[in-house]
Amino acid sequence: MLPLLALPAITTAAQQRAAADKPNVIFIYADDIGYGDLSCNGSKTIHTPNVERIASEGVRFTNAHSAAATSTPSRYAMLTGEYAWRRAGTGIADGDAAMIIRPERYTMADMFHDAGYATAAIGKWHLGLGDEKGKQDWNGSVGACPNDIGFDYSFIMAATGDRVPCVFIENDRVHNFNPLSPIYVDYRKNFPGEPTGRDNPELLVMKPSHGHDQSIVNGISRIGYMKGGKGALWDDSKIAETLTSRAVDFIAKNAHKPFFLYFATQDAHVPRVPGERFRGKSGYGVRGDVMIEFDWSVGEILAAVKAAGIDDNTIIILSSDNGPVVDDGYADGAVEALGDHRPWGDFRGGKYSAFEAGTRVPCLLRWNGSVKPAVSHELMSQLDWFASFAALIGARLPEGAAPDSENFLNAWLGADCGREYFVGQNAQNTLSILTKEWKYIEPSNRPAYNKNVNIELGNNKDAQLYDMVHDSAEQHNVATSHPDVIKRLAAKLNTVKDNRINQPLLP
Ligand code: NG6
Ligand code: CA
Repeated sequence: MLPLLALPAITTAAQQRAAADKPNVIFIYADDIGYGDLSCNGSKTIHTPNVERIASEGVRFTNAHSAAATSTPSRYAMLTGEYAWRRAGTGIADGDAAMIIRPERYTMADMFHDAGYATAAIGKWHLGLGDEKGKQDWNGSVGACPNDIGFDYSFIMAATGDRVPCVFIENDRVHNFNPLSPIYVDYRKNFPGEPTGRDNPELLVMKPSHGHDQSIVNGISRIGYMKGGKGALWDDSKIAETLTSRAVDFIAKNAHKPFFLYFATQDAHVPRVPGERFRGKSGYGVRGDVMIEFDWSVGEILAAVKAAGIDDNTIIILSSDNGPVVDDGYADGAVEALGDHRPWGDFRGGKYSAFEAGTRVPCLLRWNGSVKPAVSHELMSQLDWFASFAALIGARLPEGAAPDSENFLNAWLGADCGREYFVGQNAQNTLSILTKEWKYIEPSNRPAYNKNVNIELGNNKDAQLYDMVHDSAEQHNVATSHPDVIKRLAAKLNTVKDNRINQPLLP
């Protein structure tokens, strides 16, 4: 194996210390939480003090992006260091999808594992399980799972809260499985005699607004069909509590050795069912309440790190998999309760969109004692966590690993040296290229607007160009007056399409 990612020639004190001490790394990865949702980014509506504490003690990034505007491709890109649009089958995954990142693939979890870290994935997975779609044995071993791509321990939701199976999976098996109530999952047809949201709306406690009318679990109809699972089904109001306590346990048990924890919350994805103590607490409906719940989870993680005495040796990154959405398929009152809260901040679009709110997400990094509090306006991408953390811990990656991930460690630690450009991907796979000055969105014949979720998708049959210095809200398409800029950015985008920056990583 070649030493593909050596430490940069100029190392900071923090890097030197990291190589010696191996700091713990915790990702707190939110679901659908937008730039404007958190009070640390200026929102005066919903108060999230624990998140604010991370922001005030660490680096707050104002121009950091998830790799895509939906979950599966963002997570795929983050864990593999490869743009998801390079690979077919990386769109929003069903709960019975086969594992998208194949076991032979070298992931960020493998990297931490090989560097002697204890590794865990806790929370939303959404990257498939097993070897073949629909062929998982939910009553035995599901087959390929996070443990096959570098996680020593996993406690996950297979896909999303709104997709079956509605059970937690611990390593390769359903948690709390009861052999008297075997579990069956199908995404094509219902099981005879089982109620659905479409046929039995009288059984629902929360009605769908669009889609989400298949199997009913806990009075909520979902995407996909499932049967059985008595004793193993999750309680929607306790998902945050369950996942957070698993994460806290993992921190406490592994405090004496280096660890990497990928803690992916279900908040604020639909269905939004806040725990009892958070209900009605935000003043902004259930979506606000699950934001408060998210903040509570963050506080528990901070407390666990402190209690374990590893505050100064633990890097915490907090971010989100894509931008915000208010009505994502359930009539849960979120739209009516939104009031003056602006989940997307000052940006256009939202989840699913090629406009900024699709991928410009909250992003914070705290490393007590090593990284000074700061606000960074650098252009950053979650795609780079892989190569940047490899540099931090002095990991050597196998050839071809993390092909699109670049080492921006110094920028992650607060220096003014972020990306020159970033390629974004919306839900229809329309690509855009963003620099600090400009954003070019490729022409696309896909719909401009999704009326169900009330979000502009950023697709347009004409090329779009926005001046990000004077018009970061993307109100004025200046494509026709800047053909030279379009030409340059389109050429750059084509180069990225053709090349993976790290191939070959070294001559
Ligand atoms: C969409 C779902 C939406 C959500 C999304 C995935 C419908 C109509 N909408 O297809 O509710 O589940 O997929 O969200 O089914 S994500 O954050 O995991 O990407
Ligand atoms: Ca999401």
